[in-house]
Amino acid sequence: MDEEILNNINNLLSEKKNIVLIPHSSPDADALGSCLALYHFLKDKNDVSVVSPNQYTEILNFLPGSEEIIVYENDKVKSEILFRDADLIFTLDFNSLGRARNLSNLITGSSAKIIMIDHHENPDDYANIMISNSNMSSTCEMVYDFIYEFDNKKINNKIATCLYTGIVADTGSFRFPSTTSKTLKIGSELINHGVNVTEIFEKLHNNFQFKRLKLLGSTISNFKKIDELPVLYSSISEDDQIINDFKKGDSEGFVNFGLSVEGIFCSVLFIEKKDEGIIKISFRSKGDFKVNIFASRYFNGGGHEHASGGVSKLSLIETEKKFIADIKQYLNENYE
Ligand SMILES: [Mn+2]
Repeated sequence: MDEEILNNINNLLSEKKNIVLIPHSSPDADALGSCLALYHFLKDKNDVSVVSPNQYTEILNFLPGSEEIIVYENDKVKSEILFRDADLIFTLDFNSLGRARNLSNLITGSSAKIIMIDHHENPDDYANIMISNSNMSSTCEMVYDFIYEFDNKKINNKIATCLYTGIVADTGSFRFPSTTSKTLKIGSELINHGVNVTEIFEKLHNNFQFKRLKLLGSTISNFKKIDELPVLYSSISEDDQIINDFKKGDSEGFVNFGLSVEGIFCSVLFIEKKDEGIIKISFRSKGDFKVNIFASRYFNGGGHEHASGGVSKLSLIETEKKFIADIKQYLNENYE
């Protein structure tokens, strides 16, 4: 970490502070893991709270300290008091205030100093101290570095469990290109702190309800290939969701199955959201194809080079048609 940043944060943490830690909305394992690891690290000397913009998946309830998380939607008054009294706000695993949804006004309205720790590209300039590095596998890897710089003796089993969970989730269990030898060294270090590798894998991955397995089945059978292109896409219609008791997070990871096919380097999943009048789109790619550029140019989205999102206001069928035309054009222009 930059020496100036280190000194600044050391100064800020030299006395007891009221600290609020914020993950992005609908937080995933990396967002909540990094918040809770910092929570355990900072709470000895400070008053620390984790405030999530909205409810998170109950799958993550195994993370140590999750019972302390305040969900803004369910506890607005308490959250507002915490923001009013905050001296320091950490925003974790997001790069633009919009990702904090309904908390973004509270963040901008607060007199607290804001520290961003994040690994997404092209961060907005809202933080007083910005620790941003898109080469990092995960925000949890960055929080490990952060804690290591300040007091590595404080890393304990709880902190290690939170960080390990976020790292394995964001690296697909140390498989994605962002995994470096340092990522693995950190994983090894965390295992030395007694992390239960198998239990975390079980909690993260073997947690399907039967209906979710059926939804996966229909998503896989809906996959189509675009002629002549190494691209697969599938969709989950409103009907598929009703039949299979769809709950938020149920389609997590489904899009990746497209990339398991030999020769395919882009996989896309369309999810119909009739209540919001939109189609939510997940893009995944590998190799040279940077799907975030495509997502931002054609579908109002963005994200990581190999994992991005987007939206469409057309119908499901029209969205698929537009996608096929756009990706043909885009690949012809850029990857011939
Ligand atoms: Mn992340």
